[in-house]
Amino acid sequence: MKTAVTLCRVPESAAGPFVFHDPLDAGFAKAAALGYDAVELFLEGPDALPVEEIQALQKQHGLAIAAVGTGAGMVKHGLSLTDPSPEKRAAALDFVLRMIDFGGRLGAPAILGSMQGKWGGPVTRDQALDFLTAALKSAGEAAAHHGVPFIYEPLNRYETNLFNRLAPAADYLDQRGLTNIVLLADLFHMNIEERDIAAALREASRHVGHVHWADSNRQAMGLGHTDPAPIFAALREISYSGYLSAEIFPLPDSDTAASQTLKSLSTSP
Ligand code: LER
Ligand code: MN
Repeated sequence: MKTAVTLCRVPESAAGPFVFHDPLDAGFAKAAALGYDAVELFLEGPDALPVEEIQALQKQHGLAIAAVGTGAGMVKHGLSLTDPSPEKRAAALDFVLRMIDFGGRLGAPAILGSMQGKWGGPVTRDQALDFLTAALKSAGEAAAHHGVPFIYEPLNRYETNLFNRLAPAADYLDQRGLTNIVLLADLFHMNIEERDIAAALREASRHVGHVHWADSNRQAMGLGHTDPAPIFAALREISYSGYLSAEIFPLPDSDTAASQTLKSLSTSP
């Protein structure tokens, strides 16, 4: 398993669950100095920075890009793939596809989190799932051109009503025949929604492709009440070889959150 830490440069998400909010060069330097394998990037959009600038930082600091988030499409532009408006859905998909190309050029998959939206109002659950399916089909195909998957993230009930748990999301991917899509197991969301986090990872193991490594209170693992031992054992058992990425609040401060995360991984049985 590989380690990653989040680096956010979206002003609207300044209070969000991201470890570093520094300029990229400072964030890369801190991640590398601590010994992380990769950074996970949350940027304003696919044109926020030239890809070459990020590639130069990767080379300078010896870091991979674990993934790129698409959340700015929602927090900055209010875009959702399940919006009642066809024009807005098209704009959302365009944003996601451009993020996939941006990440793909860095060897990184893109993540669909808040841009999945919610069903309700004029959009029934079935319609929303049809919209989501069409978008995931395009996204999986676009990501395949870069040799990376596309990451779909079930979120807790306060953020979406599409999929809150891993197993129903895994079944949905199978039922709809969606390929090149992996699931993101965010331990913060899972702590709210799953009966047993380790069991949920085992049950959906065929589709688990990325992990947000967070304690129950969305702080660094070890600063809340999640027991990481059975989770770590489950990840080993399913031969998970992807990233454990710290998408957490910078509490008590960024540096402590980043180093506590690594400590929680090095002391895992
Ligand atoms: C994104 O990875 C996430 O976990 C969401 O809570 C952000 O809205
Ligand atoms: Mn997450």
